[in-house]
Amino acid sequence: MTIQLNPSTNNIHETRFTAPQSTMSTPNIELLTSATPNGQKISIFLEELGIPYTTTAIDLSADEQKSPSFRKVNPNGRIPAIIDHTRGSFSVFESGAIFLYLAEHYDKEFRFHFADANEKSEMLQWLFFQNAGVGPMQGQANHFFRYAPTKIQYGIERYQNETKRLYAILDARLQEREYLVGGRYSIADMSSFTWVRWAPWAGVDLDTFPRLKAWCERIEKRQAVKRGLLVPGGEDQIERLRRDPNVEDPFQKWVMQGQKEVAEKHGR
Ligand SMILES: N[C@@H](CCC(=O)N[C@@H](CS)C(=O)NCC(=O)O)C(=O)O
Repeated sequence: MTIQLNPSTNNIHETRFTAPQSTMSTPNIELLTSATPNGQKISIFLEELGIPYTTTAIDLSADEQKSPSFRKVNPNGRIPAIIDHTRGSFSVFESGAIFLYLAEHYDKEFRFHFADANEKSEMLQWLFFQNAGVGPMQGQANHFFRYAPTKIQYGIERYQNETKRLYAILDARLQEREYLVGGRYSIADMSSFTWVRWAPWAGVDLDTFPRLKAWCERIEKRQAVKRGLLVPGGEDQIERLRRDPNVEDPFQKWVMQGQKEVAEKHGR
């Protein structure tokens, strides 16, 4: 599929307009995404904001994220990305940057972020913690546990243990609070939630982190979260995994293909 960047041609999912904010023109956000933890973070936030958005599904197994048209939006060739057609089709990539952009422009009432300087700093600390820690480490745990063609025990343990170390930090943070920052649910929680939810994919048992597990279940009950997890294809992969631990892997092909391409281009 060639990715069209014109929202009127490629919208496979549209949310209802539930919570307009009075001082702005109607938002028109295009989310380019797939059903992975990084993609789901942003669909969850858009659902929580209740602003209208459209979704362009990016087929990772067909390498659509590497197409020239997609790379115009994200030169890094990865989902998620957004195009804000309300603001001159301004585009944003990197999930952390997308959170902050959407918060600045579409959460002026600070429902999911913070005005107070200290709370804002704490929120940024946990956002960076996810983007620089949980995501990359758990991503590598997924790779060595699930995809590496040769089973390298050292790699599996290195990244699973690092993921567990990071989970222990989240678990300790949740010892005396229900949410990571400021006593309320925010983008800091959304950011780590989708990754923690995918723990079994990396072979990490959430039962050993009871507060983190309870936090995850608390967030999972939210209606906006339930809707966000179904974007873009209407199916929640983790529900499939919960029903059948031997579920067919929808990501195998793109992970291995991507690996081969990077090796061809950048390997010796
Ligand atoms: N740091 C990036 C990571 C994005 C990322 O790794 N996305 C994955 C899916 S979760 C992807 O698009 N992978 C496709 C590929 O590697 O070709 C972010 O937070 O947005």
